[in-house]
Amino acid sequence: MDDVFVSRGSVIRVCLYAVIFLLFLELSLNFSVHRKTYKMVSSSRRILTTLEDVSRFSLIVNFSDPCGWMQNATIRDLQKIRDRGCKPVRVCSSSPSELVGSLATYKEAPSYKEMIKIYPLVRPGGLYTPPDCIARERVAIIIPFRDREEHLRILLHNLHPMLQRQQLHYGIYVVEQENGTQFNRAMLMNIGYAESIKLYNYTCFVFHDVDLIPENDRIMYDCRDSPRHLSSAVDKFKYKLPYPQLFGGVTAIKRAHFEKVNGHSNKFFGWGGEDDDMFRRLVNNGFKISRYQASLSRYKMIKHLHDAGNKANKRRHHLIKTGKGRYRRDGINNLHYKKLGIEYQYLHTRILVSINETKVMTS
Ligand code: BGN
Repeated sequence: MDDVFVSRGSVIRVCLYAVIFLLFLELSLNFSVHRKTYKMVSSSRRILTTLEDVSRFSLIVNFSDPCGWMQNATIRDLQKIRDRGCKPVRVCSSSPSELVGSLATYKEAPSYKEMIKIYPLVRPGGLYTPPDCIARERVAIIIPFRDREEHLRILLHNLHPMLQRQQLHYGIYVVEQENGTQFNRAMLMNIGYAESIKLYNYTCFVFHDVDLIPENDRIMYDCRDSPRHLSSAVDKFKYKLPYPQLFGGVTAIKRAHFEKVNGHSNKFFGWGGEDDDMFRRLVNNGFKISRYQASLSRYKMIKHLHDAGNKANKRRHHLIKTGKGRYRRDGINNLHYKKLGIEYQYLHTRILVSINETKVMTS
């Protein structure tokens, strides 16, 4: 009897050691996954620079939530997750009851460190998944950017609460052009498309100027059957559409539609014309551009001084005229840039790129 009792005891002890070992293995594996996913590019001005920073942040958000964010999850994947006992059971509404309509916009914003407390459900990199429904689309918000840090913080402070009320599954990608060359807004948007789909299987793109603040949360940041010009009533233009072909500011396009027209042109360096060229690409490919009514689609433009890196483009009239013959070889299928870094910062993913104007204009 005694003998049997002793060997049972050692079996239990071995089992205990095995459980402890497995737990340890699981923890270290988890750690290395986080380490790989949230690898940072080091630089003095980074916000999340060290792994310590990231893991401290990960205490606030739950990375390993099996019901939440998944790389390349389709609606069917999410339904499988639901079948495993997780919560999100219904498809998110296309006009959720949380929407309030017209908004009192924020003209200032707290620091990023304060904002992550205000928006605890946003994951590093500016990613969000609705906690209690399955989103109909996966939206990448692409913001072409240079030297407007304060505007960006204000925009993020306005966008995150609105996008969460809209129950969107989204990520915010800020594509920053290195100093030295003229700003190329359209090419930065193409790069945002190309880089964001490497990270996640997005189905919808919202291209967004950094200085435009939506005044109504019923301006849905999703994609419908036709490409949509969202910022049709801007305070700077007295809330009137300056001309019917305007396609600048904020636009929403399904991935398939964007790809059909080969994205934006890469050839517009400096201010103006790239949006008019995109309008023509879409219309020439048989798309009708849609807009919300002007009383809804209202935006405030943050005031700023003239930017020396974004001078009016003298070639823009010629480029627009010749665009039709060029669009098949000038766009996302012919995109040459150097990626200098990618950072999963608080409330957004930052992609720093270098563009060589001579190379782009001759390719
Ligand atoms: C237009 C610009 C657009 C700009 C709007 C609003 C041009 C091309 C001229 C043929 N278009 O004049 O790029 O979005 O103003 O500012 O300059």
